[in-house]
Amino acid sequence: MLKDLCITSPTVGEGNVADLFLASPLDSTQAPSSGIANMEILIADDSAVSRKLLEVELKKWGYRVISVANGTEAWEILHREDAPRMVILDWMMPGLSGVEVCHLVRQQNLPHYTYILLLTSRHEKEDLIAGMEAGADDYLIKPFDANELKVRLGPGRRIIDLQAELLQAQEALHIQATRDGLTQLWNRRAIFDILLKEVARCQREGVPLGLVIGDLDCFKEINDTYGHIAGDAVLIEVSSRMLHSVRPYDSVGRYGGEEFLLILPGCTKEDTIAAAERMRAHINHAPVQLGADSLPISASFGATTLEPGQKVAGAESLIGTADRALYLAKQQGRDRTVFSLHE
Ligand code: GH3
Ligand code: MG
Ligand code: MG
Repeated sequence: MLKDLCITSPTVGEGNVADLFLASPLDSTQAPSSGIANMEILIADDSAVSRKLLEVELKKWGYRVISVANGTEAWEILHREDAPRMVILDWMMPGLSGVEVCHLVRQQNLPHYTYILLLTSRHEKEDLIAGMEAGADDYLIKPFDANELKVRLGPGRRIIDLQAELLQAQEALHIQATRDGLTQLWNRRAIFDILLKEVARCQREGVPLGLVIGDLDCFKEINDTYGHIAGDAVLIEVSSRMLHSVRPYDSVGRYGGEEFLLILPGCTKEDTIAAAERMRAHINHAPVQLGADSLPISASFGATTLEPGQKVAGAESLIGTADRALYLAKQQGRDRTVFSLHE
């Protein structure tokens, strides 16, 4: 398909300044607008003179510029994570043509938007249509007016800025929807979703899965003695201790008020008990300091595992088993881990 798009005829003349600029270049003494300074533009053009001229103008307007001499190099740069978000592509180039690069950028569905301006001496209406259909955002025919190029880059910058804001807002919403507001651990819904996924994944891959419920001991007393704000501070500190006691691929979430869920992919009974004990030690190794007060703190843990091939009637039943183990841990005097076999 890409091959069909290849344009093999020789193209834009090398080195003819008049090919590039229509009018004498411009008033470019104006200070660049504040957004431009951080905007990087990639130029891909096989004519060294075109590249140079574009580079000089773009830099004058305040852009940071990267330039390459062909479409293949442009594509290499464009699909990197930190790629420039704006690109000026010559149509005819050795290797990938500008239009082929447009196709690739749009097909790959990159996580960020790339604003593409095609710059070419092809001036037929069909060319413009083909270029825009390939995914270009804008199109400028050589020789072009530098001032026109300057203003046409404006909408590109606005699109890039808007998309960045949108991504930020999306990210903020995602955090809000999945994190517990007080402790920043996964919230109840998110940790439950993770459990569902891990149950399915571990069963598919034939590996065990450890599940632990932790509950702070006599936490009501802390609230009653020091107040709710102090209780919140303890919850934050304990959550941080929990997070620091697990492996990167384990998940910790706040399941209820002072109850936490720990999901341990790949953990056998022994691993799961060891992880719960490590967490318990992390929590009670030192009192939580609240101003002048030193608050000793401990937690009890109920643990269970889902063994490879073992049938499970929903994630709730696994939580039920861990919860019963937790109940026994409380009954047996708190500050301990009890394991219950899931049946
Ligand atoms: P046990 O050892 O049996 O678990 O006793 P406990 O006192 O920890 O358990 P209980 O269920 O009696 O009390 C839990 C307390 O946790 C009561 C509730 O007010 C408090 N709590 C729940 N969520 C929060 C919160 O977000 N902030 C604060 N400060 N307290 C909370
Ligand atoms: Mg408790
Ligand atoms: Mg509780």
